[in-house]
Amino acid sequence: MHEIVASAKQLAQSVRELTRKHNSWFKESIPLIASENVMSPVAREVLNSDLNNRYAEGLPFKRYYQGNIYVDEIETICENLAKEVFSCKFADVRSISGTVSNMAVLMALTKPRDKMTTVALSDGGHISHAKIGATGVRGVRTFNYPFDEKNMNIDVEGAKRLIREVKPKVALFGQSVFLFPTPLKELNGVFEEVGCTTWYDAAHVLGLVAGKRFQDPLKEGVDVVSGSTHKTLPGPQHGMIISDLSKDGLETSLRRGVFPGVTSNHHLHSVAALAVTLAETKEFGEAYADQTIKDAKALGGALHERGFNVLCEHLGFTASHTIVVDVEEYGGGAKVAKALEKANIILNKNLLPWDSDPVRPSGIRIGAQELARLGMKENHMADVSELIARVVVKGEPPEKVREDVIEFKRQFTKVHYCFYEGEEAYDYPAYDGDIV
Ligand code: DSN
Repeated sequence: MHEIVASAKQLAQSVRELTRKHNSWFKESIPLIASENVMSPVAREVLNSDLNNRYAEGLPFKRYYQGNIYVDEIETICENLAKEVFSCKFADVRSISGTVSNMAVLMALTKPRDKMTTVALSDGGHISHAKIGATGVRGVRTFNYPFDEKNMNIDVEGAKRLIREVKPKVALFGQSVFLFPTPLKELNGVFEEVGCTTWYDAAHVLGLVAGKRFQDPLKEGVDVVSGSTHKTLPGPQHGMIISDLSKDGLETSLRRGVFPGVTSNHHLHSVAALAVTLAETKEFGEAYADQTIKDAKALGGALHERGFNVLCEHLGFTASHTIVVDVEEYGGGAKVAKALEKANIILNKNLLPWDSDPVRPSGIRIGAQELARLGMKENHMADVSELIARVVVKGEPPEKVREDVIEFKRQFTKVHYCFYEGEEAYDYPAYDGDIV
């Protein structure tokens, strides 16, 4: 038993102070995690509302609780916006995260012991696609596509062979290290040949798809698309599922997969914030996706010029928001990511396809979507890469570089590509004084 040394008031006050410290730290940091973003002022307003306190189950106008008069309207607007932004026939906006969306799709499309082809974790696949994650919880057996390490993409001929051999119930695509579009068109004939359903986890690239700057998996024939809604789509931590209902029964099974399959209440404040984000995407999504990809490519080039081994130089480094750097020569991903964190440069270590030790990744993953959201353009990527290089290549003390990071970041604390553009991204309402 631990001795309790602080009162409840002190503990609550500590949490407030730690949260404020976190907010200030991120305001003074360069955010490069490829799965994060900052929300718009209106999305934040509705997220922090009474909707957070309420319950709804089921679908709009067919609920199990009273009190949903306005919730039903909000959710209907959200679904309709999702269908419009992604030009599709079906959208379910109730899953409470990307992984929960994936669990719902697994419930809808598979049974325990079914076979599914997937991208391996070391090749950038997501943990929920793997045996150790949600897919394993469903009891689905996974088989990984051969991967083309040079081009950081699925090997088309190898994937055709695998799909013909395994005859999966479902072929799943989509990655957490997602540099280039998946070769769906090249594989389409094989899906038909073996009669599998196709599923694409677009969590990382959802905003780029919405902005029409990345492959549109539904238009390329995929049956179901899932995703989280807070990466390149800069919304709340939530999930969604879209489809053109290309197969009989899909609508019912997807709806049941979400509820009662893997959710009860579906976080109504997040649905409202997602609706606002989708409305802003309708208005600003193309310009935002455009700038995000330009920034990612420019950052790849600027890091390469400073001596970094940025993968896929021959392909322009990336066609998405993400670049990947092999930092083995500087001590590996963990060491580099920790040193950069001390300089207020926030990114993550990442396994590369050739890594044999899963706990010692040789790479780092960098996303440009939050930089673009904060107003950075291609010309600012030289500054960002120079700050990274000073820590990693030139070996300057991170604490010294941090002073320049803070100075640089002062220009970029406001949120763009949204209504009330130019509002502070990191300032949150707070009561004066301590808890009394
Ligand atoms: N694991 C997250 C990422 O950083 O890509 C996605 O859930």
